[in-house]
Amino acid sequence: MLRMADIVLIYPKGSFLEKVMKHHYMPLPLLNVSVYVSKEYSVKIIDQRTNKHWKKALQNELKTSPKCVGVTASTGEQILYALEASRVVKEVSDVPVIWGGPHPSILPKQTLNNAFVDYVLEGEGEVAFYEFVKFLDRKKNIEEVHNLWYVDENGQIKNNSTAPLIDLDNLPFLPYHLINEEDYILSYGNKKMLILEGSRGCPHRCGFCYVNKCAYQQVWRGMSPEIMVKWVEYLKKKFKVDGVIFQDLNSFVSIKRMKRFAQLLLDKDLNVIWNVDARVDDFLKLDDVDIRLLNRSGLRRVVLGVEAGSQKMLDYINKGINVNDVYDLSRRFVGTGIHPYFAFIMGFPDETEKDRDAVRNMITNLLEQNSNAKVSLLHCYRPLPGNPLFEVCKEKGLKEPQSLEEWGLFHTNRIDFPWLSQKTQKEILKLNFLSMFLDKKYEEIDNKFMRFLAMLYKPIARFRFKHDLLGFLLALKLKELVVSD
Ligand code: B12
Ligand code: SF4
Repeated sequence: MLRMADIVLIYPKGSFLEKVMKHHYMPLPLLNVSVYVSKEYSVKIIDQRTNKHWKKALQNELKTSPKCVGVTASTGEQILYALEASRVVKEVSDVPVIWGGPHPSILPKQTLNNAFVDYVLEGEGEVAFYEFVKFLDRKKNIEEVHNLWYVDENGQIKNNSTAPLIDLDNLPFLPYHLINEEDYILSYGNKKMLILEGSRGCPHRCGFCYVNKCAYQQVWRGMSPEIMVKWVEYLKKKFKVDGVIFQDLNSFVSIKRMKRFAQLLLDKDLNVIWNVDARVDDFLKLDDVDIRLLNRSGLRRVVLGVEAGSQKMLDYINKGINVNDVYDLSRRFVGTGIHPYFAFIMGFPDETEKDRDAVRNMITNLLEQNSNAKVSLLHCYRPLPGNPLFEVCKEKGLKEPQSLEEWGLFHTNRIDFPWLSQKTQKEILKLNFLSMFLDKKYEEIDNKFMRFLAMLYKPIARFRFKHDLLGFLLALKLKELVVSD
């Protein structure tokens, strides 16, 4: 008879973006959560994105009463799918359900109030989840499980003490055998890439970011360069990939660390490529020699969160950078093999037409300055809980969801926020559409015909975007006919 698992972990489907992706981001939260527990217990990861028959798979596992089912969730649609899985557990068993991840960590008490959730683990799960399983196995008292939220026998909500933050250098290699890696190999051009976490946390406090509320992300910790190289080497060898994409909130907090990482990659002649997210101000601390070093070591893309185009809005969201910083940095990339990828958002409260024009102008200038630069899709700001800007949104009339079900419906593609007029919403949707075609993002489209169409449309899109010509957009109408989200 096939051995069923002691522990079942669910990665719920998520945003529209995730549903249309052919290859998915590895379920790192669940691999990390399994890292110690899988050494003593059998773990089954069920990924709703890759397993169409996830319900059947879960029901099968439940037949042999695993110790618990763990579910991860970010704010938004993913919660709806996380709830669906939790409901399945409760319909056919009394197996305890525990939630973890960004959303439960921001709102642990409210998450625990849901009838399908028995426990919430706030913050880091590597050690605390191991302690939780030991509690289920009667080898620990519930009070000994760090980070845990639960309801005691008197019906009182209890919250245990916080676990010390983990040292990423001591983390064993993740239990990759729990997943089918083929499902998670991403591409960058013709290169095969896997995701990797090289640091955790961020010392900044941008007004819209969950770091403001998540204690485990407030302290920045980076793997040492030697250990990072060890992981890259391991992934390259084990999965025959060409490189890695770091999933850190902020990789370049220590410039020295990243320079040493690059030098070690070169010394070891690993011949890999790597992509990363960084802050504009951190990257500006690098000189041209450093940038060439990073490039020679394999750095190809840096995603830089700019978010706004005017100084007023940059200050409003507490981004901590200047408009000129962005241009200064952008110029540094010209002629190097590093492609900057600038991320912008529109639709913040108190944003004026002039501020939106500033975003358009900055994007246009950055793309004209560097033909290898790209910009993210120009998304509308969508409030997330647990930060100062969310409080401003509430003051402006945003209704805060009061339950998991409401949160699941909250962070979707809807952008009808009280501070945005109908006209502005339409404008943002049109700019979002045009932003798909402003640069060479089309090179990443798998379908050759669509790639060709996107390439043809680029000059038209750029012209319209630059001059704010948002009248009838035939291409948008056609897209709406073909794809509906
Ligand atoms: C990769 C990524 C994505 C990928 C895919 C997600 C994936 N498969 O992991 C893509 C690009 C698709 C994506 C999309 C989005 N993302 Co995203 N993403 C990330 C990113 C960069 C890395 C996630 C990760 O792997 N972290 C590493 C793991 C180990 O850390 P962790 O998730 O915190 O897990 C630890 C604990 O939380 C806990 N834990 C987690 N799950 C569980 C479960 C159990 C049972 C237990 C006990 C513990 C536990 O233990 C883990 C180990 O310590 C994070 C930022 C970050 N660095 O975390 C943002 C982040 C998670 N994303 C975020 C957002 C906002 C989004 C989007 C909504 C963006 C958008 N506007 O469309 C979408 C929709 C997400 C969805 N799933 O529906 C926010 C979430 C904030 C929130 N309130 O939930 C983050 C935190 C970024 C940020 N700074 O705001 N994202
Ligand atoms: S720099 Fe990035 S991770 Fe850090 S607070 Fe700002 S948005 Fe969040």
